[in-house]
Amino acid sequence: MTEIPKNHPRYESLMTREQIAAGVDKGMTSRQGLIAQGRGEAFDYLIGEKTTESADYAEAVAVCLLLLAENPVISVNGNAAALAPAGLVTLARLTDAKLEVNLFHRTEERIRKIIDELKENGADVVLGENAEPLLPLEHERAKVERTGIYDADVIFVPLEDGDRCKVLSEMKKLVIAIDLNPLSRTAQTAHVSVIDNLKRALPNMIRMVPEFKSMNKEDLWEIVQAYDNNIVLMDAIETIKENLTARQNEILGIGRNEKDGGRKKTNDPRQKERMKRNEETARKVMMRGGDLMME
Ligand code: PTJ
Repeated sequence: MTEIPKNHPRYESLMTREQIAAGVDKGMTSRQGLIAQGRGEAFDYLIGEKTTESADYAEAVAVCLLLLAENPVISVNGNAAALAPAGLVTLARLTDAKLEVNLFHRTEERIRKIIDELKENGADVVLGENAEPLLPLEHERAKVERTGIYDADVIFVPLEDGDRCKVLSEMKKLVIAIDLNPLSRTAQTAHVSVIDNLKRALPNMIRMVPEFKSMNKEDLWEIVQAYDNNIVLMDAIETIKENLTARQNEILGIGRNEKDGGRKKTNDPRQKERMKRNEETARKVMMRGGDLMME
């Protein structure tokens, strides 16, 4: 493992990479999982690498659903097992959910290694070894356990691929997904889409459990029924747009040094030249913004 200094500006992100790489070395995470992590990282960057208000809301609704469920299951893949094994076990324990390993790039060896990892992190029972092809899918994710995912009424799927999410929804199961990409098929198909990093979402959800556990079922249903997933998806996309615009403005120098009444004055002719070009770009960007608003 590469030693990452704590004061590195990208410390968290680099450590997460190390965790995923360690997952591959242990034989739990697929090589493709490295690519999935990269995609997630890019979306996390665009979202601002923090839990947004709407993600926090989706996480609260996810907790309510897990507590209301009769047979909740947390589905674990190679990435989730590498990033947050202890968190997954804790959430399962607190919500009485079963843990089941379900893999896209399934090998029996990886299934066993992930089960061992979850057990090392305190899980008693982990399903996944006795899976049968019970879901109408052409790939390995079709293999689920009858007493686990197949019978579940609420399924929590961190870092899913869209296919199974759709099939589970069609089987009238309620699906909670964690996916940093609000445009993914998973995020678009799940009933509750948590657009957040698994590493932030899980501890946040765990913190919320006691509060929701102390409420009665009617109140929890009220929270769930008032929830609209489209708003959460829209908000995530809006956050990305806002972050991009803020970055664009920063590059253009718009809104900088507001206390001084705008941009810093300069006497450097080269700087002045650059600012002129920036103003031209700024004009174009504004026009493009106007066009987009008209669309
Ligand atoms: O372990 P396996 O064999 O089941 O394979 C697991 C992966 C993740 C490789 C497989 O399911 C896959 O290929 O997934 P996708 O289609 O790449 O989707 C993964 C999604 O998770 C992407 O939309 C990423 O943006 C998102 N993602 C990646 N890392 C994180 C994440 N979302 C939340 N937190 C993360 N840390």
